[in-house]
Order: sequence, then structure tokens, then C-alpha cells
Amino acid sequence: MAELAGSFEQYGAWRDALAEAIAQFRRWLQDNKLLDAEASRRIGVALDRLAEDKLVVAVVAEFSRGKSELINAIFFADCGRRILPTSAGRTTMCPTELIYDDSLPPCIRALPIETRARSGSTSEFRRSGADWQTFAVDDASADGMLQAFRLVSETIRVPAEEAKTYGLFDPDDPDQQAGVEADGTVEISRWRHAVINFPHPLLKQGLVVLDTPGLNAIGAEPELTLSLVPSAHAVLFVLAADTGLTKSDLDMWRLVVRDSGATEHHIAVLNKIDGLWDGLKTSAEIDAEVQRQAVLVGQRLGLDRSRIFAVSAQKGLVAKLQHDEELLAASRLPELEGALVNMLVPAKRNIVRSQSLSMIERVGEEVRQTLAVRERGLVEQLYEMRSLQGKNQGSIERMLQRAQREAADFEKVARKVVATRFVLNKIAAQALEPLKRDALREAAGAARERMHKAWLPTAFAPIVGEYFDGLRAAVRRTNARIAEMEKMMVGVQGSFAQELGWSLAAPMTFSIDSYLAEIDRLQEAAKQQFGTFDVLTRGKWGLIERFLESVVAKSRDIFVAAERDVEAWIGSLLPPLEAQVREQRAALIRRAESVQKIRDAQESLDGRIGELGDALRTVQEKIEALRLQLERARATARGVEPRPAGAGAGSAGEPVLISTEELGLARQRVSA
Ligand SMILES: Nc1nc2c(ncn2[C@@H]2O[C@H](COP(=O)(O)OP(=O)(O)OP(=O)(O)O)[C@@H](O)[C@H]2O)c(=O)[nH]1
Ligand SMILES: [Mg+2]
Repeated sequence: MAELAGSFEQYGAWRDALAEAIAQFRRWLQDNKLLDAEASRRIGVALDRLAEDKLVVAVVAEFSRGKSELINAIFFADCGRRILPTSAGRTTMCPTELIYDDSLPPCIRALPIETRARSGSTSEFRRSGADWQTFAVDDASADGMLQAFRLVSETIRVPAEEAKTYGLFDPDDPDQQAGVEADGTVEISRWRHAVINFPHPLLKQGLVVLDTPGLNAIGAEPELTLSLVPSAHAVLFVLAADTGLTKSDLDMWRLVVRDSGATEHHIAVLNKIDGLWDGLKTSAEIDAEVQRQAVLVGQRLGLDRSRIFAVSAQKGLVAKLQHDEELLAASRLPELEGALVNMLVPAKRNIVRSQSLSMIERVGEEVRQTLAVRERGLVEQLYEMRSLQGKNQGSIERMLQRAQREAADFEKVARKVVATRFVLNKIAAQALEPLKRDALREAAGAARERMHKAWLPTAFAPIVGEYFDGLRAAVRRTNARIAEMEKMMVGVQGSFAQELGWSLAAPMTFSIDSYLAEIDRLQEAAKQQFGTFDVLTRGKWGLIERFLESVVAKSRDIFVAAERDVEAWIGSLLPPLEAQVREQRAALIRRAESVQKIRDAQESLDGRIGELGDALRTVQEKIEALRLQLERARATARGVEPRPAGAGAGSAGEPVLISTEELGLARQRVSA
């Protein structure tokens, strides 16, 4: 626990520091009037992402393997007691998330099981918020908390027919038939899903723990297979040493864990090893027995031995509560915790770091370019003004004409930006069209209808396959338009480079290929489920319908995310160029105005030269300050202590140099 809590805390502190560095960068941009709407939006997205950053651990197993006990032992032993209910037999009846959302008071929100008979996946109900019941949790009273947490074990008795409509009763299953009482009722969970909002320190750092019930209690809950488990950063699959690996353990493994996504997030836990401590075996014998079972589990699950941990959750919990170090070591829980931290924290830190850094670098580069244009304009003016010293009225007049002509010439080039915006908007609409809700709704509706009409359930899989082909085709259509826009931007930037000598960072190369992988993964998971439906009769329509709904809901999530990314990318294309155009236009106008004032003797040449020199120094100081801002943010992202603010900043009085390249360009113009 100490190591686990320490690592999470460190990670949380690093993330907070990074958010603060980004916020400071934003303040600096704002104070220096360098923050445009697009940069502000991008920084906002990055900050939101950091604020909402979560580390999700899902615990999956057949009933009574010790999932809830393991969660109590690993994460919540510091509560001083067992907080999630555990007992022999089925205890946790509905998928339960432990989270902390500080916008809500401590509470439990629960979705009634009856919603399973209606259309809509759990995530859709979650979005709408309706139907959920909220129960207050008194986090100051341990007893009160414990009482509240029992909600996840609540059951109700309903007629078998009703349970069937929820997908929780299969009349063909003899085991389930045996559970029917004389009055024709069966016992099922009262809730479909529970979310416990609880201000525990680990949860406050962004940890989310998902506890799940066994196979029978959940029935087919596609939400778990398609959404919750695949999106977890670590999945603990629990087995019990006393039962070994049973057929239903394997079913659970295949259906919920293995087929739901990347295996690098999976850990198998062989729990209840204390059952082997019978006082008769030597510790070497116990070790050998544990080793033998672990190897077997590895072979059957296709997991590397290093991913299998034999522990005693119960003894681990007791040891932590009683501060018994010897028992804790014997429970072998610390090894599992270490592996969990290694799986979760470094990978997460890398992702968060690279996302944040790429935003910072991009915004930084754009601001640097804006400042460079400003610097160059000032350098040019300064040289022009100096060249006027000692010249007659005629030269001044000629210079004014040239300044006015250049401003007019620039407008001709600048008009390209307006034309580009127009064409870009048109292609953008075509790029987004395939990702729109309507297109998806139509495809889903068509698939559902075809399945309804199909006589043989064996026809389902190909229909679903075509649905997925359609999704992939939509992504490819969007990608083609994206490539078109990228090409167009490169062309426009090229013409600005040629005609005005501007150097702009090429547009970020972008495609939504990553979503293709997500679609493939979803299809893979769907295939597994439809494989099991092949043997089902058409009477299972409700089940298939619910499954299809989850597939559609999940594809909608993918498309919504893709659409958001595409919109953001499109939005980032023109603003840097537009910002430079604005900057350049302002510089040219200022230049013509000041030459005019000098001609009309409203301003002294020396005074103007002095002003320009000051302005140039200010810009160069800003360029240096920007460099330091970026350095600080990078250092924070890398996890290095940043240098104290202000150290080495271009303080007043320091000589400020103009780059030789800029000087050369400016001289060329002046002598032209
Ligand atoms: N001996 C022993 N018993 C354990 C261990 N871990 C859990 N148990 C017991 O096993 C039973 C089931 O544990 P739970 O944590 O409720 O199991 P679960 O996997 O959450 O089960 P469901 O909620 O029903 O799906 C309880 O009686 C626990 O006390 C362990 O390491 N050793
Ligand atoms: Mg449980």
C-alpha cells in the first residue's frame, strides 16, 4: 500500500505540476497579448484532459474468487476495515465503480436493473443521468459507509419470465432452472450498475476501481466487454487456489478479459493461497505447489509467468489492518502491488507527457513565428528610417510611395488566405460528413432491420461484419479529405514562403487511422459474442438487440471522438497563417504611417528611430521570455525541477542582437 499510494501520489503531484506549468504559460501568453482563440482552445483541451485524467483498474472473475476482498486489501486497507462487502457465495451483484468526483457529495448512484429491458446501454443512461437513484454516504461514519456499500449486494425476486427479458435467466440452462423457486421467481441483482463516489486519497488522485460480479450475476452485459474492461489501464483477473481454473473461470476470461483488448494490461491473480498453509506442509512444499499452479494458469490463459501473482487477499488485508509485516509478506500482496504500479504509472505518465508536450511545442512555435514576423517588421523599419537620416524630401517621398505600394501588394497575397478559408470550409464539411450521427444511425438501423429479417442466426455475423466494413469505409473517406486539406495547406504555405519569404511550420500530419484500430477491436469483441449467439435461437432476440445497441453506442463514441479530433485539426490549420497575415498587415500600415508623419514633419526621424529601437528590444525580450517559458514547461513535463522563474531572462540593459539572417534581409530591402 505504501508503495502504491506513494507512486499514485507522486504521479498525481507531477500531473498537477504540469497543469500548473501549462496554466502559467497561458497566463503569460494572455498578459503579453499573444493568446489567440485557437491556442486558447488547445490549451484548454490539454488542461481539461489533465484534470480528468484517470487510472482505471478493473477486477474481473467468477463469483467468490475474492475480487472485492482484493480491492479492499490493495486499495482501501487504510480505511481501517473491509469496505466492500465480501462473503461466501455471490456477493457483488452489479458492476461497481469506485471513483471520486469532487463536484458531487459522497454518494452512491445506482441504475435499477429494470433499465435492462429498455433500449439504451449503461453509458447512454449515464449520459442522460435520468433513472439513476442517488443515496447519500456519510463518509465521516465508518458504519454508515459500510451500510451504504451493501447496496451492491442487494437482490430482488422476480418472475423467471421477467428475468429473461433482462437477459438474466436462460431457461435452457439447467443450473439456472434449479434456481427457480416454487412460485416461479428467481433472485437477481436489484441494480444494473453502481457508482460509488467516495473521497478516498487514491480516488482523489484519479484512480478508478471497477469491481464486477461473477458471470451468472451479470448475464450478458456488453457494456463490460465492449467498454469498461477494454478501457481499463489494468485488468486483474482473479482465480482461487482452492477451486483452480474451472470452466466458468475460462469462460469469464475469454468473454470479458481476453477478447476485450490489449493483453499487455492483463494480470492474473491466483488468490487464497493461504488455503495451502495447513501447518503440515513445509514452506518449500507450499512454494512448489504455488509455482505449479501458477505455471498451469499461465499455460491455460496464455499469459507470461511474470503476469501471474499468487496472493492471499484476505491475509493481506488482515496484515495491513493489524500492521503485521510478517503476515503481509506471506500474503505476497506487495509483489502484486508493485507490478500493478509498474503497469499503470510509467505508461500513463508517458502518454500524458507526450500529449501535453506536443500541444506546448505547437503553440510555442506558432507564437514564436508571430513574434518573429513582428521582429522582422521592426528591423526593416529601423533600417529604413536610419537610411533616411540626412536624406532630402524627395527620397522620403519615394520611400513613402514604396511603403504604400508594398502594403497594397501584400493585400493581394493576403487575399489568398480568404480564398483558402472558403475552400477549406467546403472540404471540411465533406470530411466530417461520414462521421455524423445521422450516417451512423442509418447504418445501424439497416443492420438491425436485416438481422430482424434474417431467418438463420448464422446470418447475423456477416451482417454485423458489413456494418463494421461500413464504419471503416467512413473513416477512410474522412482520411482522404484530410489528406486533401493537408496538401492544400502545404501549397498555400509554399506560396507564402515564395512570395513573402515566410517560413511556417507545416500542418500537423494527421489521420484518424487510430480509430480504425478501435473499430477492429470492437469488431473482434463483437465477433466473440456473436459466435456465442450462433447457438442461440431466435427467441434470444432481446439479448441480441441489447448487444447490438452496445455495439452501436460504442461505435458512436468512437465516431464522436474522431469527429472532435478532425474538427480540432481543421481548426488548427489556418489560424497561424492568419495571425501572421494580421501581424504583417499591421506592420506595413504602421510603416507607411510613420514615413508619412516624417514627411509631413509631424514626427522627428530620430524620435521615431528611438521608438523603433525600444519596440524591437521589447519583442526580442518576449522571444527570450517565451523560450524560457517553454523550457520550464518541458522541464516540468520531464519531471525535472524547473529553473526558478526569471533566471537568465533578458533583463533590461542587456545587448539585444538581431539575427544575421534578419539583418541581411532587411538590408536588401532598404537598398532595393
Ligand atoms: N481463505 C481466503 N479466503 C478469501 C480470500 N480472499 C477472499 N476470500 C473469501 O472468499 C469469499 C469471497 O470473497 P469476495 O471478495 O466476496 O469474492 P468476489 O470475487 O468479490 O465474489 P462476488 O462478489 O460474489 O462475485 C469471502 O468469504 C472472502 O472472505 C483469501 O485470500 N483467502
Ligand atoms: Mg465481490
